[in-house]
Amino acid sequence: MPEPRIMSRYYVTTPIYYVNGAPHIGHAYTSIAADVLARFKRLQGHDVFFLTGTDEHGQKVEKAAAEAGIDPQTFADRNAARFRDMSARMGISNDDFIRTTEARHKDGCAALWRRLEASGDLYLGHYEGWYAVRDEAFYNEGELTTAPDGRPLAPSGAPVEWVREPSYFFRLSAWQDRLLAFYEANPDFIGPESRRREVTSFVRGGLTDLSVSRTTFSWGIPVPDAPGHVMYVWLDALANYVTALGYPDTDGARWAYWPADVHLVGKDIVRFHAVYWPAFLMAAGIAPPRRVSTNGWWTVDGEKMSKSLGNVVDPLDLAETYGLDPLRYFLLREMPFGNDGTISRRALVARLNTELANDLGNLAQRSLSLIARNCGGARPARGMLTDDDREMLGAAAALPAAMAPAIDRQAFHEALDEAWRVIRAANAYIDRQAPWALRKTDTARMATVLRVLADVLRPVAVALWPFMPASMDRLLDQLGVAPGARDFAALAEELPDGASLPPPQGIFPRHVEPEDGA
Ligand code: ME8
Repeated sequence: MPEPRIMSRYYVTTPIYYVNGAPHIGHAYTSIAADVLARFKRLQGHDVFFLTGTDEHGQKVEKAAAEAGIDPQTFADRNAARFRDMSARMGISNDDFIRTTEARHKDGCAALWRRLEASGDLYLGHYEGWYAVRDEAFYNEGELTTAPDGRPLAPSGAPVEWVREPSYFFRLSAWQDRLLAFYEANPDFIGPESRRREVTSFVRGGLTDLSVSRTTFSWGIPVPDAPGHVMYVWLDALANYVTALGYPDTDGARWAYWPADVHLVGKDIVRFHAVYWPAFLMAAGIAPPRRVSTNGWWTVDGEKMSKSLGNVVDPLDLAETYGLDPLRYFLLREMPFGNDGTISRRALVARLNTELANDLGNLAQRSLSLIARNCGGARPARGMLTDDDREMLGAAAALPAAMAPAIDRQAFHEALDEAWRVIRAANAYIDRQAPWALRKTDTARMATVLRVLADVLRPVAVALWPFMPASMDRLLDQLGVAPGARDFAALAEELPDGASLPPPQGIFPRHVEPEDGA
């Protein structure tokens, strides 16, 4: 009997990306990680809602549009389309794509503002202090550093300017104790642990009230009944996670997905998600999200990617050259989720050729071509199983459960390690059992060994499907697994003996760089 389905709801989000420029590998990375999570949760039987989108207001976008000589809405339309296209080309299985210039978002945001006003958490004042347009963030004097030429810089390295303007404030200072109590009560709220410590010590250091409206430019959501004020872009942006669920309609069907199970974000924006966002929500009487999981930074030869350095890595270009699935695999295998790492074509090719083409591709190819040649292209029957067979089958069947805790911590590389433990064991098994030799001595035993291999490849392919959906679908086609039977619960059902299988085809061609190919 297949296990009963869990069907609990699961809500996962990516950051909504600024439309000031084109998508790059960093955006693709967080989206792919969220996609793996969403797909894995669907395989477990959860009812998943997966959201991504674009952050289109604020000074940074307004400035980029002005530099391009276009009005901000046309500029945002153009770049939002590129992010939507990036999602599609990266195989992202999002259920919705929210743009902050959509009416549903603007209306939801205005409702959130009114709610905060009604709870007494907003007041009108004057902001005077430092602002970094590149980060869309306010900084205290004590956080700044100095550039070699003496100019003040944000901790991120972004230039800051002195701003003085009338502004609404959010009483963030009043939330310090409740935030600390919340972190204490929810030890998994921020991942990884190093970021959690960073955030709690920032909050312990004391919070000042946050400026949440701007009056020196106009590209934003108007503050209700306050002419001249537009909402601070981070209040606007964070609200996307609830406006996409229909906020303020908390009786609607989508609202059932709240609170979010996990917001995946880069480490640069953890403060907004783990400090401001839960404070806004609690003030509005809404439960905070369950987890904010932060990824580290991809650099190019140790340097930050930037347009001015001309070293921006284009994910579409990498996918075209090496294949989308090898790229997705590489990004999640190479760098532990919270860590920083260097992106390198050489490292990508090495993983593609050894782990995908050799370890997994050859295992599948060897097993399936032996079945095609020696078993009439039909799934062989299992005969009597040896201890070796049983151990191999047991390790493969346990794979989804072995990967699950790592996936829940967003330790994607550890989940892949579990899969490769099984793949390496299967390669050792096939060498030890040598079905090619059994062909001459004991065809019944050969058939059993090949069936064990097919039954090992099946859970491996299903468990790796979230990472490499197209390639694993090809492998599952070759294993004769019906498209509707590719989730974890379906693995409990044995496949029928004798079913004819399509002719085997390689799934991961080795990549030879043109200059190495001579
Ligand atoms: O911050 N390495 O948008 P954004 C890894 N609009 N991840 C990277 C990366 C890199 N080099 N570069 C970018 C914003 N990212 C806001 C978010 S959410 C309510 C609003 C990823 O276009 C990482 O996830 O600057 C980072 O947080 C996100 O892209 C920032 O995208």
